[in-house]
Amino acid sequence: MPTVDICFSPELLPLYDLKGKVAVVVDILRATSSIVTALANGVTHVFPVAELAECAALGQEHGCLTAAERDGRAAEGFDLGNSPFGYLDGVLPVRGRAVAISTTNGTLALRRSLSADAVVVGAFLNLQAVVDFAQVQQKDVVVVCAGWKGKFCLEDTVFGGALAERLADTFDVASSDATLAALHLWQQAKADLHAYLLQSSHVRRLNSLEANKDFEFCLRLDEYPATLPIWQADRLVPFVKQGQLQNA
Ligand code: 3SL
Repeated sequence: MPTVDICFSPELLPLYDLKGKVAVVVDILRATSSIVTALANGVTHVFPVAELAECAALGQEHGCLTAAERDGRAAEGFDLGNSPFGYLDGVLPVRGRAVAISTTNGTLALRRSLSADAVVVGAFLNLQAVVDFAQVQQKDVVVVCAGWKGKFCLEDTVFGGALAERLADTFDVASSDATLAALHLWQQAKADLHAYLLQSSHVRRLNSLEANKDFEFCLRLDEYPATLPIWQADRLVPFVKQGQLQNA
């Protein structure tokens, strides 16, 4: 039986061998929620990069939109920040465009996970899409939590628990203490995810930046159940199931 393991922070990745496995990179607040929202709303592909300068250079090179955040604030000189509403509120037309994005933790976690057989982007918004992909792959899954500047964070870990619960029939979710801990947290949280995650330190950071709207949106379960960003070559593209038409 394939396993589900949880890596609580990108700093712990040297302890995990991702070869032969599926890496599910998660940064609920807000990078992976924003990337899922972008692809679900017609963005063609996303270049996630660690550095702001690379993000700006990609924007020039590919003529794509740029999105950047540092310490919870939109970085200056880019088209968008890191709010999912950047892809929803219609201020900037995004359909048919590509986006280069750089964030404090999320895009770094993605770049550090590239040795996996498959790298996909997870969020509460597309939880079922991640479940469906893992079930078809039948490979070990490692949830890579972006955390905050190398430290553990509650919301990414709780997502790991939600994923483990949905995979529990066909995956071994009991042989990793990290997964067991994430499952326990999810079981505490799921009756009122909003109230539970109000305790988290990142929510306090976002609250201070008046981003409550983003918080509420990022906690919606299965808002985009068929959108799965997957790493291909040098970018994230929407995963297309075999036999499915690209624009279906
Ligand atoms: O760290 C990140 O990658 C961001 O998602 C943080 S924030 O939600 O934009 O503050």
